[in-house]
Parts: sequence; structure tokens; C-alpha cells
Amino acid sequence: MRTTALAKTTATTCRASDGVRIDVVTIFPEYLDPLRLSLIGKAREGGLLDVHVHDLREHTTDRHRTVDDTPYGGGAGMVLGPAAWGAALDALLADPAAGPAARPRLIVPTPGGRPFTQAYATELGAEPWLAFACGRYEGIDRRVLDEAAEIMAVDEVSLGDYVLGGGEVAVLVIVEAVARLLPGVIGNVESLTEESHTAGLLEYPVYTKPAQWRGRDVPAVLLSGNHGAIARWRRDESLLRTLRVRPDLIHALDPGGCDRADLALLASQGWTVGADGRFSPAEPAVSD
Ligand code: 6GU
Repeated sequence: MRTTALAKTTATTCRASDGVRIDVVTIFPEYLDPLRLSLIGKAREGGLLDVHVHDLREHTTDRHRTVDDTPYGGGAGMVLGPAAWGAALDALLADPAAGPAARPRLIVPTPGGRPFTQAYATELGAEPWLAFACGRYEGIDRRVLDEAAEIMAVDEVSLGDYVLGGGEVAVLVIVEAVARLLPGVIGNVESLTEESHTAGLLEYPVYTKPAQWRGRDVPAVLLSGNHGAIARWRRDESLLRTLRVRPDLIHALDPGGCDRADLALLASQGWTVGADGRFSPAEPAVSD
């Protein structure tokens, strides 16, 4: 496949033996050191992940290695300027290892971005090349992202409705969520299909030996050997926990994916399928 210089696709030429390439540009490269540990460290050693961390200041030209300046229009804080960012992104695209037509999907962590979810992690896991631009202070000069968007996909991504000091911790979160979905990164693939959020529900509680601990028993059903009863108990626990902690997820659930026992359990908690085809709590009784 040939891609033109302006094609907004991510070419596959950079995927070295099916691994995902990840570049991170930051003013705190050491912040990404945890990417050497545990699951991600092993994935890197196994060639499933190819991680490169770059210091934005390597692309400055002044003696003080300045990356920020005051915002036009006034206001608090500093803005990361376009000069160093432009040079850093040019250098990424010029990397011969990536192939001449390859473009990363550029991820910009910011509280103003699209909410990061399990589905979003799955989407990013299908990309051959992800590049992360870590902002700090009040953010990155908008022209950097506008220019990048002319030649590559640019996603502004948020972890949730709170403000972090910079994008580095968000990169750790996103890379971990994406990496563990890649084939070969997790030994037990079943743990991916049964976990929280995959089915739109939170996880049921888990137990291990001993069967009694400080006067607390493991629920008897789990020791029964009755696999049907165990599956039902776990499903009920997931539904009840989700209802308690994240009723919004129950409302988002497809009733078509629920069996009669699910419907009975939810009905026992006052949740039924309404005219909109969605689960909702029963109308509170109107008192006069
Ligand atoms: Cl992705 N970045 C920053 N700086 N703050 C955040 C965030 C991301 N998500 C929530 N708050």
C-alpha cells in the first residue's frame, strides 16, 4: 500500500513484527521510567512494544533550553511554545525506522479531551504507532496541534473530570490500558474478557485460600463446585455492585444482552426497561 505525504492514515510500515511503536515527547523523560516495569517492561523485552521517550528540550535552540512563554491575551500561567514542539514532531516523522510514509496517531493528554474508556483503549491498541505529546502548565500552543492534524490523526484525550499537572501520568495510564490488550502481553486471555468494563459491568468480588480468615468465610457457593450457580452468583454480584456504584452503566446496558435472571434481579432492585428501551429506576412514588 502506498500513502501520499498528506494521507491522514497511519501506514503499517512502522509496525516492527506486529509490535506497537510508542513515542512520548515530554519535558520530564524520567516521569516515564515506570514503562520499564512489570507487564510493559516485559512486553518491551518481548518486542511487542517499542517505546521511545524524547526530551522536548532537545529541540530547543537557546542557551536556557526554553520551552514556554506567557500566553497571548494575558492570563495565568505559561504556554508551551510551537518552536520546540514543531521540531520534535518533525524529528519523529523523519525517523527512518518508521518508514517514509508512516504517521503516528498523535495523542495529546488534556482535561479538555475525549474521555478515555476501555473501548477507546481497544481502538488505540489497533494502531501500529502512537505518539504522545505531554503538555504542562496551561497547555501547548494550538497551532502545533492544528498543523499536526493536517498530516496525522490527532486525539485530545482526558482521563476524567479533574486536572493533573501534566500529561505524563495520563500517558502511563493510557499505555498500560492499551498494552495489556495486545496479543501476547497477558498470558491468560480470559482475564481480559471477564474483567470490569469489558461487558459494561463492574467486577464481582474474588477470594482465594484460606476458606476462613479472621472469622470471615468465603461465600459457600464458590466452594460448591456448581459452575452454573457460581456463574449466576458472580453475575448477580456484578449487577448489584454496578447498580450501587455506577447506575449510569446499568442505564447504558443493552437489555437484549440480559437473561431472565438478570431482569429479575434488576427488577428486585426497582430497575425495569422503560419506553426508551433502557433500564431505569422505577418512578419514585409521588406523595401529596
Ligand atoms: Cl489526560 N491530562 C491532564 N493534564 N489533566 C487531566 C487529564 C489529562 N485527564 C484528566 N485530567
